[in-house]
Amino acid sequence: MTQLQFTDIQGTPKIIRAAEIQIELPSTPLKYYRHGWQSWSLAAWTDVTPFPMQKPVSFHPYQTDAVYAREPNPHGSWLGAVEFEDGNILLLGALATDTHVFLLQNQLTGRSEADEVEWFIAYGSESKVFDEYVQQLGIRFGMAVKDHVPRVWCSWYSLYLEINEKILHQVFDGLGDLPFDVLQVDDGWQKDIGDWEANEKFPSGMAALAEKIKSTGRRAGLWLAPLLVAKSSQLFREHHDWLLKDEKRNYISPGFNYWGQDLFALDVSHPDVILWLEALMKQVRSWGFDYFKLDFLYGGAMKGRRHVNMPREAAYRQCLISMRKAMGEDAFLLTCGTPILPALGACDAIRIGPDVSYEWENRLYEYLLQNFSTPSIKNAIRTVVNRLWLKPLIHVDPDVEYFAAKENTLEEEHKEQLRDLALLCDFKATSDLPQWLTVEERELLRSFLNAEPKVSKLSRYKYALDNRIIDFSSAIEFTKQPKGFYALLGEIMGWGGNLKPVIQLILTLDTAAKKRRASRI
Ligand code: 9PG
Repeated sequence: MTQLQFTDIQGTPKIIRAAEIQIELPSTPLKYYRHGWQSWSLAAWTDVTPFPMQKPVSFHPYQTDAVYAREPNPHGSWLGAVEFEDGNILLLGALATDTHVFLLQNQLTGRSEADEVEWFIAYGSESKVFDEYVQQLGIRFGMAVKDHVPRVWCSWYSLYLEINEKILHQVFDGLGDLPFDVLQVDDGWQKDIGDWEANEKFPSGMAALAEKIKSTGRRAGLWLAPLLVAKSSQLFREHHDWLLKDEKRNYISPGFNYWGQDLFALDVSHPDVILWLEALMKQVRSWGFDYFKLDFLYGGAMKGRRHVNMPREAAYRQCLISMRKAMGEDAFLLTCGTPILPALGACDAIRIGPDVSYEWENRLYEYLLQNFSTPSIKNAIRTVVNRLWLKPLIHVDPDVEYFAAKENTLEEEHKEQLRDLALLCDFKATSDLPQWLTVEERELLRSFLNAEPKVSKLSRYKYALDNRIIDFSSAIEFTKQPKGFYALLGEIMGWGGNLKPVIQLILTLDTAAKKRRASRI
């Protein structure tokens, strides 16, 4: 183990090779920067006291890195930073995958799950230190090469699983001359998770759908969760041997979803799995799509016993690079639900926060369950703002923005914050149905899509867009921790959230609400 004193790291940034590294801090820091594992996991500056475990535990596989989800001390994936009273920060960041940082007493500790790796260490002003880290990451992982980010209409946040050929045609026609570059078909077109063929709601097939999109003068986009396998799929029946298992040879569960089925993850170190994924990427490309949102990718990086014994994130990264090559470098690849560092240089853009929703916050999850990964505007803004340091490396997707008042009770001020965040990220998207938009809202959407404001950072949560000052502090703020009766209620709800019938009920209610919204097209 390499041990450093605080005095060793003052001055220029340092890069040190070690499997484990410890830096002794001179005093208790004020704040800790925790960086969550994948797109939907929390990234934020928090207190240095133990952070309550987010609940329910049954959500851990798809909201956190389940390996570390019960760790009470402040910690995070690949990097961690502490802020001192003088306003300076100390950052310890790995320049490699499969690494983790903890704050244990007065020691900032970095640990590799694999071999010795390079650690970047710097002390100074927050923006300078993160910029230097980003440069070093860029050298090792590669920088985004595409300078243009397409403006996207995505089917998820209005139609959800209710998409079909007829409705999508209506929407595509209704978008008229709005300046979108990509029309992206989200979840709901496939036969099953694992069986990536058009289902009965798309009788003309996916090539015809791509053709329809292209006839409107735009690029065709498609969602897939290529590393997951549902129990009901043909893929599951035919390829048990491709699934990721644990040491006891039980299948690893990457969670569940609206689909309601048990899910499994592919063992991405298996050469036949890679061949199958490459063929799948070529297939979807041959249908005419050239913008891909690959989702739930964390499934490929979960802890397990793989065909080839290699670090889990390295296995995932290698697989992502293969998929990227197979689809062609000219296709635009957005990764979602992805472990962040392993995706750098292997895609064009990364979703860097949880899903947005029609709620500013959700008191059940954010207060009682202390869960900041579930869909809400506050959760999305908080994590995205805290990950903006990634922007020089890769395009960053904050999820969609809202324009229509119909079907949306969000306050104007909150919708505006979300739109400003998208302008900051320079990644613009919506799912609003043209049928929902008034004439004014349609023009607001048009000018938003055409806007290219000059962005400058003023402080941690404050930015200027041209001459307008945007302050995200109200979204960043955490809901306080519950005490007494509410703490107990949180425990009970958290426990209940691990029971299958309760999860089924939550999913059923959620799906019913989504269905109702989608039916009011
Ligand atoms: C499609 C959606 C959208 C969305 C993605 C992702 O755990 N869950 O139940 C869960 C469901 C959906 C989800 C994340 C987690 O969202 O972020 O944009 O593509 O999948 O199913």
